[in-house]
Amino acid sequence: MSWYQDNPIMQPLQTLLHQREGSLTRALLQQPAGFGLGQLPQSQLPDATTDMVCGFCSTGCGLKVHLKEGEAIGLSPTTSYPVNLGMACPKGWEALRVLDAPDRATTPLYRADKNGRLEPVDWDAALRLFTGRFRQIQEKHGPHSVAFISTGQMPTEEMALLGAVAKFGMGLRHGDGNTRQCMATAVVAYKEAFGFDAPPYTYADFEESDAMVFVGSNPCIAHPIMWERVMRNRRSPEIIVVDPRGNETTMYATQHLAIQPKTDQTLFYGVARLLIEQGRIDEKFVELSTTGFEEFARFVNDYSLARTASETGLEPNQIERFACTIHEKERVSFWWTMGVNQSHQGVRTAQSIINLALMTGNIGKPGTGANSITGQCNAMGSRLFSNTTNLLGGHDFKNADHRAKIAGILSMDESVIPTENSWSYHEIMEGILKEKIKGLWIICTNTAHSWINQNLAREMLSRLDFLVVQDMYHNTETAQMADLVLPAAGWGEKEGTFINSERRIGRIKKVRRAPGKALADFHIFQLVAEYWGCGEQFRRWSSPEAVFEVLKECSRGMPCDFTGVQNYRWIEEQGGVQWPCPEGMTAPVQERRLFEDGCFYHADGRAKFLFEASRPLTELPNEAYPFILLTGRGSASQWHTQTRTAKSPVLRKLYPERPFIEINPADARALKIAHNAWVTVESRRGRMRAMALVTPAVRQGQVFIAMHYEGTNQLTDAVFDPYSKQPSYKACAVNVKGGAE
Ligand SMILES: Nc1nc2c(c(=O)[nH]1)N[C@H]1C(S)=C(S)[C@@H](COP(=O)(O)OP(=O)(O)OC[C@H]3O[C@@H](n4cnc5c(=O)[nH]c(N)nc54)[C@H](O)[C@@H]3O)O[C@H]1N2
Ligand SMILES: Nc1nc2c(c(=O)[nH]1)N[C@H]1C(S)=C(S)[C@@H](COP(=O)(O)OP(=O)(O)OC[C@H]3O[C@@H](n4cnc5c(=O)[nH]c(N)nc54)[C@H](O)[C@@H]3O)O[C@H]1N2
Ligand code: SF4
Ligand SMILES: [Mo]
Repeated sequence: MSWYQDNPIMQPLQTLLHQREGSLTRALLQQPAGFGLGQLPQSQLPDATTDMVCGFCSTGCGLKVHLKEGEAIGLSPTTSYPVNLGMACPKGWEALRVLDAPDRATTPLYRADKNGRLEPVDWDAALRLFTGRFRQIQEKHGPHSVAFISTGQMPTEEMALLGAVAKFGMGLRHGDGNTRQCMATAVVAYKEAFGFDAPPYTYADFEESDAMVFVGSNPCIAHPIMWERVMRNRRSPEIIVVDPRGNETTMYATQHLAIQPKTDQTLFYGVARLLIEQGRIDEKFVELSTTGFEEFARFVNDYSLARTASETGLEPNQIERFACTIHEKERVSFWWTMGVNQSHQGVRTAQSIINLALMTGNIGKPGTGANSITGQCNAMGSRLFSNTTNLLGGHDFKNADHRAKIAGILSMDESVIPTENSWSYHEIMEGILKEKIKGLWIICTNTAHSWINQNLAREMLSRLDFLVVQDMYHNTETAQMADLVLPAAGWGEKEGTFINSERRIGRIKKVRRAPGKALADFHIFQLVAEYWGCGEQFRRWSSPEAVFEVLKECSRGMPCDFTGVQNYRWIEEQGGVQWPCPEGMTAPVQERRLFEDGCFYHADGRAKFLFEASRPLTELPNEAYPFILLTGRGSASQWHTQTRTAKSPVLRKLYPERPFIEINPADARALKIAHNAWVTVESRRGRMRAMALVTPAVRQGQVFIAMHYEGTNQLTDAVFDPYSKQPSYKACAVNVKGGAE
C-alpha cells in the first residue's frame, strides 16, 4: 500500500475512481509514456520530413522537421511557407534541442509537507491529489476559491479544453493567462475601436509600406523573421522607431524618436493635432467609416507642438518631420508591441495609434494598418479560445445569447457557463492575499519569474493552500514553489494548432516522444476531467482535431469565423490559413488583411476614435531612486524566463549569461561605474546585481535590464492599465550603486 492510500483525502476518491474508471481513463493511464505517446503518428513515413510551425514567437515560421524512423532528428526552415520564406531565427533552429534537457519533468512530483521536498508520485496519485485537494478547498472556501492561470504557448485546442474543463466542468470562475502580461491592452484597444479584437494586417504589409512606424517594438530581436520581411521591402521605406532607448531596430531607423518613457500617447495626440491643423486628413474615410472624429479633433487641441515637445523630450522639428512623413507617404503602417501595451495608460496609447491610422485612411489597404504585433506563438489563440476573458470564440460571458449559443454547440447545460467575467491575473494574485483564492493551477507560464513585483508575487504564491504547476521542466522558479508538479510534453511532442500575429492558423505535430511519464497538456486536461467526474461532458473533445471541429462551430458568425477550414491537412496544404475563413471559402488568398471594405465590427460598421488625457508616470524618479528602469527582450536567442532557451548550448553562446544593465556613460561616470563592473540595482521593492553595460543607447536618467534574468521583476512596480489590467513592466524608479553588496 503506498503512502497516499493512507491519506484521508484519498479514500472517498478511491471509491469514486473505481466507480468511474472508464476505458478512457484506463487507456490514458496505462500508456507507459502517456496516451498515444508510446507511438508516433502512423501517417508519417519513417524517414521523411514533415512541416509544422515554430513554438516560440508569434511570427509563426514554418519549420521542416527531418525524421528518422519516425522521430525528429533535425529541422530547417520551410522555404515555401508564406510567413518565413525559408528563414528562421536561432530559437527556431534550436527548437528540438531544448526538448532533450536533463531537467525535463518526467514524472508527477508531490510535496507532502510544506517544508519538505517534491517527491515522485504516479499519475493516479497525482490526479487524486489534484482533485482531492482542490475539492477540499472548494468545500471549505467556496467554489471560486480555486483559480487557474493559462498561457499563450499551448495549442488552441489545449487552452480551449483547459478553459472548458476548468470553468464548465470543475465550476471555477476565475482563470486568466500570461497573455494578460502581454496582449490584454491590444485586445481592449481593438475591441473598443473596431468592435472586435482583430489585428488587421498580413505580413506582406511589411514589404508594401512606404513608411513603417514601430512604437515600443524591437522586432530585430523579438520578431526577427518579421524584420526580415521589412528588409525585403523594395519601396525604400521610411523606418520610424519610437523608443526611449536605442536598440537593434533603431539602428535601422531613418527617424528615431527617443521619447521620455510613457509619453507616446502625448506624442500621437500632438501629431494628430498637427495633421488636423494642416488639413492632412482623409476626410472621406473619416466620414464614411468612423465616429467620434470631431470630439477627438477638439480634444487634441490641448496638445500643442510646444507641450508635446516638452513632455516627450523631442525637438519640435522631429515631431513636425514625423507628422509630415505620415502625410507624404502613400502607405503608412503603424506597428506596436510591449513599449505600448505594458503601461499605466496602454489602452489609450494603443488607441492614439489607431486614431492616426484612421484619420489618415491608413487601414484596409496594402502596406497600412494599426497593427499590434503579438508575442507568444499562440497568444492569438489564447485571445479567442482560452475561455478566460472571453467565452470561447470571442463571445461574452455576460451575454445570455452568447451563452445559449455556446451551450448549444457544446451540448452542455447553459447553467455551467459563468455569467460573470473572471478576475484578471492581478486580481487573482491579490485574491490570495484577501484569502479569497486558496488553490491555484498554473499551466505553461512561470509566474515566480515573470509576474511583476516578485517579492510580493512569491509571498502571494507561498500563501496558497495548494499550488499545482504544469510545466515541461521540474525546476522552474514556479515549479520549485509547487505542492504538485504535473510533467507536460512540449512543442514537438504533441498535436494542435497555433494562430500567429497575422491571424494565420498553423499546425504543430508530434515528432518526438515526451520523456518519461510526461503527458501532452491535452491528455492531462482529459485526465483531470475524468478524475474530477466531469469527463462525460467532454466526450466529444476526444482529440485535438475533434476539439478543432468544436472550436470551428464556436467561431461561426463571428469575425474570426473559420468554419471554412476543412481539417488539419487542409491547413497544411494552404500554407496556413488566416481568419476569417467562413464556410464556402474554398481557396483563400495566402495573404489577406481586414477592413478592405472600410467596414468595422461595431453595429454601425464604423471604427471609433477613443481618447483620454495623458497621465504622468506612476513612479517618478527622485533623489533616492533617480533612474527610470526600462525592461524588455535582451537578445534573439533568449526566450522569457529561459526555461527553454537556456538548455541549448548554441543559444547560450549567443547571449550574455550574467544579467547586465545598460547605463549612459555620463551616469556611469558620475557614479564611478566602469564598463563590465558589477553594480547593485535597487527599487523600493527589491534589488538585484547586474554587470554595467555602459552605452549611449540609453539616455541619461534611464537604465535598461532584460527580463530574462530572475532579478528583473524584483524591481518592477505592480501598476496596471485601468482598462486592460495589463502590468506596466517598463517604467519604475531605481537607483544604481557601484560594487555588488
Ligand atoms: N528573442 C525573443 N523574442 C521574443 C520574446 C523573447 O522573450 N525573446 N518574447 C515574445 C513576446 S511574448 C513578446 S510580448 C514580444 C515583445 O516584443 P517587443 O515589445 O518588441 O520587446 P520588448 O523588448 O519587451 O519591448 C520593446 C521596446 O519597448 C521599449 N520601451 C520601453 N518603454 C517604452 C515606452 O514608454 N515607449 C516606447 N515607445 N517604447 C518603450 C523598450 O526600450 C524596448 O526596446 O517578443 C516576442 N519575441
Ligand atoms: N520585467 C518584465 N517582465 C515581463 C515582461 C517584460 O517585458 N518585462 N514581459 C512579459 C511578457 S510580454 C510575457 S509574455 C511574460 C512571459 O512570461 P512566462 O509565460 O512566465 O515565460 P516563459 O518562460 O515563456 O514561461 C512559459 C513556461 O511554460 C513552460 N512550457 C513551455 N511549453 C510548454 C507546454 O507545452 N506545456 C506546458 N505545460 N508548459 C510549457 C516553460 O518551461 C516555462 O516554464 O513575461 C512578462 N514579464
Ligand atoms: S522568428 Fe519566431 S517563429 Fe520564427 S523561428 Fe524565430 S522564434 Fe520561431
Ligand atoms: Mo509577451
